[in-house]
Amino acid sequence: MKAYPFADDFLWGAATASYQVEGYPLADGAGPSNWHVFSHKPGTVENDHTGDIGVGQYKLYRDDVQLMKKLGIQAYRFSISWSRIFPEGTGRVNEKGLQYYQNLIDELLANGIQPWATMFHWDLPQALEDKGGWRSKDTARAFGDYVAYVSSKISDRVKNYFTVNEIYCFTRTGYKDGIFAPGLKLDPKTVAQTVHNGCLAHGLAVQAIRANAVQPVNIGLAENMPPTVPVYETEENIAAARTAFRHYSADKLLPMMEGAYADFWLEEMGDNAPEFNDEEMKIISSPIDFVGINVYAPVYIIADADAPHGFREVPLPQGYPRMNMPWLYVGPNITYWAPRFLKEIWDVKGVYVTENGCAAQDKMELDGEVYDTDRVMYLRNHFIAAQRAVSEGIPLKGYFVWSLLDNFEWASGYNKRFGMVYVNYQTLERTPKLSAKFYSEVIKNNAVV
Ligand code: GBH
Repeated sequence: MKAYPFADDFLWGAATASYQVEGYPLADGAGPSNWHVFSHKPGTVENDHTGDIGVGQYKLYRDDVQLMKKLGIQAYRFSISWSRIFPEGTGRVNEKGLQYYQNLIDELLANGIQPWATMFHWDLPQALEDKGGWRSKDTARAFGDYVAYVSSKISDRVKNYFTVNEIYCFTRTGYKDGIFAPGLKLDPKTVAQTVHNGCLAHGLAVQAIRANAVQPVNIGLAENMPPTVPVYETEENIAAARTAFRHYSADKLLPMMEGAYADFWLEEMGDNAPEFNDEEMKIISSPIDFVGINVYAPVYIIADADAPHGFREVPLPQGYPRMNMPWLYVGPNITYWAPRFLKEIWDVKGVYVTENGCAAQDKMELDGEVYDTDRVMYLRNHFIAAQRAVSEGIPLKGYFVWSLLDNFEWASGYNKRFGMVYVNYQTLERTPKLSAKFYSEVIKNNAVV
C-alpha cells in the first residue's frame, strides 16, 4: 500500500501570474498596468528590476505548456492581464490582448492541461489607478465589466475561475504599507475602503461570470487569510484557533460567507469602517463554488479564557525556521487546518490550495542540476498535511504549487526564486529542479512519495 494516497480526482496543478511571468507588458497594443509604472520608478523594486521580460512566457508559452505536460501537471493556474484586453481599463477592447489568452488556453487544452484562470492578480490598468484605483468603487464596477467580457469569450473552454488574488496584497500592501503598487501610505479609513472595494469587485465578478458563461462553471477566489494553527491539538486549542480564523477573516472571507460584517469587527473599526450598503453586501456574498487558499506561513494560536475572544496569538521566537523569505516561516500543518476550519466555520464544500511553495537559494551545479532538497522538504510536508485533510473527509480537492517557474517576485524582483523550474535570466532557459521531479513523481503516484 502507498503511504499518503490521494483520491483519483484530486487535482495537481501549478500557478503563476501575468506580470510575474509574461514579460512584454506593452506588446500588441496593451495599456500599462500599475505594476509596470510602479516597477519603473527607481527604488521601488530591488535592483530596479521590472517585469519587462518576466520569464518571457508571452512568447514562450508553448514551451511552458510542453514543460508542464512532461511533468504531468494537470492544471495551470495563470492570470489574465486586464490592461492587455482593456488598455484604458474600460471601453475600447484590444483584440490582440485577448488573442494571447485564447492561444494559451487552446494550447493547454490541446495538451490535456486544464486552464484555471485568475481574472486579477494585482496588475491594475494604470488608467484606473490614475482615477483612484481601489479607493474607488468605480474600479470594482469596471472589473465586473472586464470580467463579463472576458468570460463571454473564454467560457466555452474555461470552466474554472478565480475572481481576484489576495485582496490583502493589492489593498493593504499597496495603499497602506506602500511596498507594492501603487506604493502609497494612506490613512486607515481609506485603506479599509480599498479592501471593501476589493471584496465588491470579487462579488461583481462572480455575478458577471455566472451571467456570461456558456456552460456550467466553477467560481472561487484565491485568498490569503492568516492561516491559524493550534499550537497543540486539544479540543480547547482547536476551538481557539478556529475562532481566531474567523476573526482574522473579518474584512474578506467572513462577509463573503456570511453576507454582513461582524459586529465585533465594526466595533473594532469604529470611524475607520468603510462605506458600504446592503446591496453591496449581497453582491459580496454571491454564492461561490469553492474557496482557494494561498497558504505559506503559520499563525500560532493558544486558548486563553482571559483574552477578549478566548484566544491569543503566540509570537514567533527569533530562531523560528524559515525559507528564503523574511516572512516565510515553516508550518506545514496550515495546509490541514485552513481547509478544516473553512469546512467547520462556513460549511465550505470545496477547497483548493491555490498557492503553496517557497523561495530557496537555488544554485545550478556543475552537472547542470538544481538540488533544491529544501523545497522538496517544504512541499513534501505540505502534501502530507493535505493528505491528512482528505483522509478525514475535509473537501480539499486540489493543489497548485507556487510556482511553476522562477519569476518576478514583486518588490524582491528576480532575487527570490519560487519556481520548481529554474530560469536562467540571461537565456530564459528552463531547467526542472529536483522539486519538479519530485512533484512529477507525486502526481504519477497520486501519493506523497
Ligand atoms: C503570493 O503572495 C502571491 O500571490 C504571489 O504572486 C507571490 O509571488 C507569492 O505569494 C510569493 O510571495 O508584512 O513583510 O511580513 C504572498 C504575499 C507575502 C503577503 C507576505 C503577505 C506579508 C509580508 N504575502 N506578506 S510582511
